Amino acid sequence: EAGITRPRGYNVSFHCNPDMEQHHFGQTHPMKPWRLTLSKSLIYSYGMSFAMDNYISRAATYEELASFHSTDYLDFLGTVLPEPIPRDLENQNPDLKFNLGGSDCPLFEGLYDYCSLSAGGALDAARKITSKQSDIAVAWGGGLHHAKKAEASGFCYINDIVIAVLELLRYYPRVLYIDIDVHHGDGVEEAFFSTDRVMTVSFHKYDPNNFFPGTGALEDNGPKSEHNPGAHHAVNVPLNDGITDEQYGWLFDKVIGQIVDKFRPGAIALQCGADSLAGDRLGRFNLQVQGHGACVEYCRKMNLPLILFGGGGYTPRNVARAWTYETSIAIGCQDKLDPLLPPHAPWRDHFRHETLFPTLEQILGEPRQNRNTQKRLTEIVQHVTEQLRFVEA
Ligand code: TV1
Ligand code: CA
Ligand code: ZN
Repeated sequence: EAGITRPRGYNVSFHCNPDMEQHHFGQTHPMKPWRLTLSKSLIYSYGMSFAMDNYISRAATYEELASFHSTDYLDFLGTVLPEPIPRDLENQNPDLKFNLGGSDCPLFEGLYDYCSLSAGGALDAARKITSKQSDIAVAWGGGLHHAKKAEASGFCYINDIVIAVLELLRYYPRVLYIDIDVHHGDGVEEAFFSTDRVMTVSFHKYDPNNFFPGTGALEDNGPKSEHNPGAHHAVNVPLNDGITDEQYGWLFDKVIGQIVDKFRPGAIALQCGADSLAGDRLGRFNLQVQGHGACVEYCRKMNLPLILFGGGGYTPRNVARAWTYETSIAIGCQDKLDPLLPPHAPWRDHFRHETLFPTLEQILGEPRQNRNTQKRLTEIVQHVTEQLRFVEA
């Protein structure tokens, strides 16, 4: 099938659950779980399922969710019922318990199932890695990096990444977390603020007053209290609008290269939020599928156990393109893909009104003006170099 074969002695596992994809945050809400269905059908249309181990992920148990989240929060999440919110109150600021029920984190039918399926996929991926059955495990339904121990935030209710990394930490002395979503990975950063066993790195649009969540300045590298082993183990790469593939790739190589040399992780967890692509409904960057995928390629070449998580991504056809390309990078068949999207697939209608012959790499959307200077990017690399002087592996 399209010449896509399973590489010998090298296993990729793919974790998803169609039940997760049926949920709705609300008509106008930017988070569309069906983008996962769209991504998966494109991945399958290219024949990639024959080159991976495919698993229907299970729902994480209450105990598994409680490895990170507070039981007060989980109990509330398990019992709240969606209440229709009067239109005129929707954007006001009601006293939200655990930040649930506002416009970013609405209560919807089946919310608890949606959350436990997302976390279940991430945990299954982590366990395939720790049992050495997979070299790369893919969980596009995960990557919900804003959720806190006892609080929902930014479309995220359960932090599947933290739960999966905690599992990795049972087997690996050090884990590197990398986050290429356009938003700051604040929930994961905070969860590991006081340990030197996880280094978190987030690349994001940074504008404290105008872009969510407003955290993640270059100088914020973990609480610098005297006895905090986690000090200096949070790396932040704050960026401006319009960053290009060339600049992003240059930064990624310089930043991640130094970190891997110094920190010597046993495994990598990569959050691949696709809202850093050009043309994203909420994003601000100019990344193309190639530039976004180059980060995955870079991590694969480190030859360390790797988990790929999803995350943001609000222009569903572009999300499907990026995660399809990145699945092919995990397998190592990216050079064998037809640049034209496979015809006659059930998803074809979604792409039809783009152009007559839609391609995998040509994404939708106008480029934005690039507001990142080389001078600033060099400063960022310099800061990371200095920060790493405090880190010992
Ligand atoms: C309902 C309907 C909710 C339309 C939310 C954009 C909507 C947004 C909506 C939206 C929207 C945000 C804030 C403001 C905090 C609020 C999965 C003070 C057109 C990982 C989360 C972004 C990103 C949250 C999640 C952000 C992820 N932006 N339309 N909401 N308040 N929230 O700014 O990192 O991608 O925008
Ligand atoms: Ca990020
Ligand atoms: Zn995001």
